[in-house]
Amino acid sequence: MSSSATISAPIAPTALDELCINTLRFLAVDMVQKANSGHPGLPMGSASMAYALWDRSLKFNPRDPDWPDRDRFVLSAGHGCALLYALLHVTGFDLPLEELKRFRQWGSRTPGHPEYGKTPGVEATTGPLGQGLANGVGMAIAEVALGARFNRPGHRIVDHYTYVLVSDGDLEEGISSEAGSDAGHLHLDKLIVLYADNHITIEGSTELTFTEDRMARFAAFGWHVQRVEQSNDVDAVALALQNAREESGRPSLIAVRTHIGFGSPHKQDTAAAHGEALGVEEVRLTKEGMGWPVEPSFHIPEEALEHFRRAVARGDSAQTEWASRFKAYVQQYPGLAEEFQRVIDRRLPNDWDADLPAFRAADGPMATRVASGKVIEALGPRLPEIMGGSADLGPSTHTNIDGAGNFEPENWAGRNMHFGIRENAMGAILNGMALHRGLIPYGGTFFVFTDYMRPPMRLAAMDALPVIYVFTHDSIGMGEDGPTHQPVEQLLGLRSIPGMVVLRPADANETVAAWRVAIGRKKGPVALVLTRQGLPVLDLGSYPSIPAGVPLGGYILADSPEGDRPEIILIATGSEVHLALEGRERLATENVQARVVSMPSTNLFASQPDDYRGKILPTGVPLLVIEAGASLGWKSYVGAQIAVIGVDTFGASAPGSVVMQHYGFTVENVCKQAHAVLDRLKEKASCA
Ligand SMILES: Cc1ncc(C[n+]2csc(CCOP(=O)(O)OP(=O)(O)O)c2C)c(N)n1
Repeated sequence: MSSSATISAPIAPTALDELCINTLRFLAVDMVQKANSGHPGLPMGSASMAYALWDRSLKFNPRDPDWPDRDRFVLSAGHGCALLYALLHVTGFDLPLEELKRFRQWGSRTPGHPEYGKTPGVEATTGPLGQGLANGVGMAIAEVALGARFNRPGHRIVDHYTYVLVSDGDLEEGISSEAGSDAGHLHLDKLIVLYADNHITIEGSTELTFTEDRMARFAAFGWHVQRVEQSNDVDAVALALQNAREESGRPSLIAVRTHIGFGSPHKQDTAAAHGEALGVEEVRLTKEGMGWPVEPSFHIPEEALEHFRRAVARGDSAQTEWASRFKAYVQQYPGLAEEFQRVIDRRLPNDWDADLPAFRAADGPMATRVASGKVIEALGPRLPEIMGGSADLGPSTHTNIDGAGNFEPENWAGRNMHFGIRENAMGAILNGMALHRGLIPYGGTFFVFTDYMRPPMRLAAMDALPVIYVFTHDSIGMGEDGPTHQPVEQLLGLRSIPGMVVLRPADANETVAAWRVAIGRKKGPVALVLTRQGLPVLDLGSYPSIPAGVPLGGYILADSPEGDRPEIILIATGSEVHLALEGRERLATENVQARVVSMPSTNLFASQPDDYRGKILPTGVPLLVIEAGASLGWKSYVGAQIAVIGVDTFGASAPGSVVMQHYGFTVENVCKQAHAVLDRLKEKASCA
């Protein structure tokens, strides 16, 4: 097959295919109409190609959505999730019709965009366009990496495809070029992307803004590209999918000419079909025009359901077949089989930390990035599942695992990844690797360039993915490269992502402890923020509180002679901890007794019980914070005289007024909080 083929055999779908496809279309239409919110256009236009994939080739088991060797399906165009929910329901996942009727409502399993962990069968949270495509690249990387580690001649226990459905928006986003380029370079031939080429985005025709030859672009990235002219031609889509699976050495893009809002007499092929309910009258006309009963809504013809539900038996037999292969594998390679199960469960091996270094003051000065590099070297042989690299800054970020080889087409067993200068895709690829399971992915760059990878970091936190970031050159202290390279607001920015643990260790020994936290965290990402410049090493003999203190986020590194009644507390993070220690000594000579609290992670400290935090920062003791970064955020430590009604978790899918109410944005709560503050102050005054 040439690199670009057009498949346009005019084959009409069978009546049953059509019935099934219309079932998906109208479930999506009814979901959006009932919620009076959502995106009907993409599901209506893409139902047939999704059906071709799910009915003819996707390997999945609705009764065991986590089966490790299932094919992965990512709906990168997350706004079209009504289609995904319809597919999950009809094929027999644990997603009752009731949930489809509660689309976008409070507490439903059918949120406004797919959310990983909320709906069985949803493989990734998507919505920010382009991320899902790069997640797919990460999943395909994980598949070949685990295959290289675990498959043996005659025993292919890791053998599945990754499918992604993208829209124009996904391909317009820059991340699609970063990820597409990387996937082509890596020859990820088990990655197959279906492109809903419907010529429409929110502002109108793609003629307004998106006129390059997408096929040529992906061909230039080294992809196998095909075009299907008729989206409703299920056989043509199925044939293209088959070609894509047979293609070796290249990922595949299949551009399918779809029609947004297909079947809607007034909205098909217009932006009006994109992001709002069709309207009662238009729904009626669409259903009538396509020979579909107007009532009842959420109609699922029996024959269609029966056909879709064959997925359960199909999935069961595919998984049973895999299980018997796995059984043979267990017999032949019991150790490897146990390892496979261990990494899929993300259990750590015994003694994973046996070689972690303990640094001595005599080893200093040492940059924390250098200490981190030594930790990675020590972890490499003991944790074969750690795999990662850097966005072309490896020599600076110290992210290489010595002797572990490069991950490249000639060596998919290599564990050192070269992401290229593609931070956004790096973040999303790490997410895809974590979503796949079986690996502990990490990635590094200069701290300031987290601005380029914030979207996937936010999603890593939202999905509670165990991804580790190694960010170096952590402050103005990095020096010569100047303000473009000197992070200032990045600490605050990352700390404010709910669920993100940011750790800025003060020295080499805190860095070891920080890595322990990162490896031990099974749910949620960890950002290690490290210095370029050398720092004194805090000897564990003089500072024995480090190993137990770092996981608590903040701890007493050096106390005042009076112990629990210091006159002032110096809170510092990272390189500034040394300044605080010096300050404490100087203050002592001036008869001021100070405590130094090292606070490598405000996030972890905030999650400690009140009594612990109260012991470290007793109420009423003045605080001086020393940190080379934006000061905003530290104000939350001022104590009882302040209250904040804010949003310190992620939001939720439901009508806006309902969400606001649940999050405490009500007059009642405002008054309650105001009284609480006043009462606290009154109490204080009366005690004085
Ligand atoms: C990063 C990002 N920017 C903007 C949006 C808002 N948005 C949602 S869909 C969309 C584009 C719609 O066009 P297309 O991707 O072709 O989807 P279709 O109209 O076919 O449903 C935009 C801009 C988003 N979801 N993510």
